[in-house]
Amino acid sequence: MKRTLAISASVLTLSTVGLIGLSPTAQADSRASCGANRFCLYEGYDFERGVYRHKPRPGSWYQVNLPSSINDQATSMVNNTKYGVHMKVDRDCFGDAYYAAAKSSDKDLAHNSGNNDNVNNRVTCIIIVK
Ligand SMILES: [Ca+2]
Ligand SMILES: [Ca+2]
Repeated sequence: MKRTLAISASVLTLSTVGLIGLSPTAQADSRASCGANRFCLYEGYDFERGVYRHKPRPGSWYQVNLPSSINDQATSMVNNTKYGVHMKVDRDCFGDAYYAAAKSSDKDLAHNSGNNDNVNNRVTCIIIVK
């Protein structure tokens, strides 16, 4: 009888966490789902939908125009690389920018503190900073 109660309590706890939304554990899972040493962009908030994964190339810094599948759609990002990544809103990396520090993530590119511009649904080009 006691065992049954304990199991029910843990199931209840799990569903409560699910309803609240993004827990620290869920955020850790999102970073894991991006993969080690990858920079990832997601179409939705909270690391959901349409992930684009980029593996840093060897050598010095470089820029990449995003493929049409994610161009102007990124709303959250995970940077699991050891490099900073500038996200720019125009082709060939012109325009407003958002700097993603190494080993960082942002579940909502529309609301940022600091000097970053609002780049939600606008990122077109990324610069891998080395
Ligand atoms: Ca989006
Ligand atoms: Ca753009």
